[in-house]
Amino acid sequence: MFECLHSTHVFTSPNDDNGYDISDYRGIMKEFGTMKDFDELLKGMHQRKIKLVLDLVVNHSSDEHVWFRESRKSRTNPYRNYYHWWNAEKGKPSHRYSFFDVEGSAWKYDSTTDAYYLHYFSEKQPDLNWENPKVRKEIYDMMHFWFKKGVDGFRMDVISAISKDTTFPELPAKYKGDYIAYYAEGPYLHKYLKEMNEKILSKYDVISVAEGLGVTTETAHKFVDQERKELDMLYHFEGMGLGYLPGQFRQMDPKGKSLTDFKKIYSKWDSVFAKKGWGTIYLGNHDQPRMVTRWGNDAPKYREASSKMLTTFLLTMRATPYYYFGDELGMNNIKFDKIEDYRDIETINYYRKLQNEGGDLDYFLQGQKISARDNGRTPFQWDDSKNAGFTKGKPWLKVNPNYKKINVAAQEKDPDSVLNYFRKMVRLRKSLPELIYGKYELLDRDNEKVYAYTRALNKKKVLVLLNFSTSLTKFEIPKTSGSLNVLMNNIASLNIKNNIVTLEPYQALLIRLK
Ligand code: TEU
Repeated sequence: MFECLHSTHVFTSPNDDNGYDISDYRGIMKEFGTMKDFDELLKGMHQRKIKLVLDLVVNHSSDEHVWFRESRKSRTNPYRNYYHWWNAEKGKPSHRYSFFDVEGSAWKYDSTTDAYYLHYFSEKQPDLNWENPKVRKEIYDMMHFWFKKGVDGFRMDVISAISKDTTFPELPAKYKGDYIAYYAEGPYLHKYLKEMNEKILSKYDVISVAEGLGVTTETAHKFVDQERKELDMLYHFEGMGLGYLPGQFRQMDPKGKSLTDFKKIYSKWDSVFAKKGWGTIYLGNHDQPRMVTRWGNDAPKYREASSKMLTTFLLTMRATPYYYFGDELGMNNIKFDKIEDYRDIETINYYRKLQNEGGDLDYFLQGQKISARDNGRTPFQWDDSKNAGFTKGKPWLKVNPNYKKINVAAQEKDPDSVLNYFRKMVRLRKSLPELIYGKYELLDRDNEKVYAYTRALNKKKVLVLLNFSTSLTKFEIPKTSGSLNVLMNNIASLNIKNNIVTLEPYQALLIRLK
């Protein structure tokens, strides 16, 4: 059985957005090394039975990519139509929301040709014109290049936004101002995904997973149903917004987040793929804060137990788990105090936007301590040497000062460490098909402290109990034939009397029922 590793992008990039602005799709970013290094990495991974999935960032390129440098030279340049241009004499184009633009506008005026170009993300990330068959051919040829090298698949960056209505009408009223939903329903999106499958993906033994920005339970099957011959999997964003104040940028609701809402979202998405298709599950990635800070509790007395509890959740759901580097150590948010410490364009540009508007900068920075993307991007903590053993150079982001305690070297030798618990859970999931393919059934849905569910397959049934709270919590275990068989417990103590278990704060238990 192959493990799968998804590396975020390694392509040549001026790094305006952490590499998600690619200037050469067949080049390796110099900060990471050379193509020879990449080939050696891929060979070594395959020798260790690990597959490598790269990031396909083709909704947009960098503005330093030769395609765009040519495209902006003149209105008749052969690459002009590789991007979306709106000639200024037609007046201002209809508003389009930009995720990173300080003014929030996705149109940038370019005096060279007296025209505007479209950029859903930063102005250094112009959107590629997928309506142009030459652009699609360029991208498919580039995918061939990497698949011929032996790369095992692509995670596809905001692939849901690649198709645009190039008449650029006002946002249709039915979207009620929700640009993300509109961006995810471009007119020819699924025609292009089918074409990509037919011309590329179907030719190789590879996986394809969509970053499903704006994808809903209603539209998900269009991407992944096998008979549609588009993609293998997608990940949705519905859980990621939980607990944020509506209309505010990544500001946590002081009332906290509701576990019943959390359970509702993940149970709903389990049911989306209950009969066909296959889902994914994640709680962290390079666009999210650290899992244990966001969904667990990173206070010293709870960090390890809650990190293990969240690992138990991810590895016992009926979906492919996407597990983010560092979460297996229980790495938590670094919580910068100063804007100067941030490197992420999303945080920096939003801060500048607020500055221009005279907004509350302290309130914003407080919020970013919990929700900023840079919290999930601090260097990996290998050991307690300088820079946590990550580099002898100067890391791009400060290392979390708690690396002296939280690091691989310390956790390798501790059988009860977060790392070794992660390994035990991976082995257990692999050994019990009911944890992978078993029917998922939510129990006690209104319980605001415990997330309880069963996984059942071929007369085998396992109960999963996850205490998401800081309090001792009783839970009645369904009657079983014979004595209770506890398969996994993330803490040392266990208190079960007559089928009533008293769960410690953040305790996670797997109990065989059949
Ligand atoms: O992310 C798209 C995306 O949805 C995030 O930008 C998210 O919307 C944003 O963080 C909202 O707060 C992908 C990549 O994962 C991200 O790293 C890139 O910045 C972005 O696309 C542009 O390539």
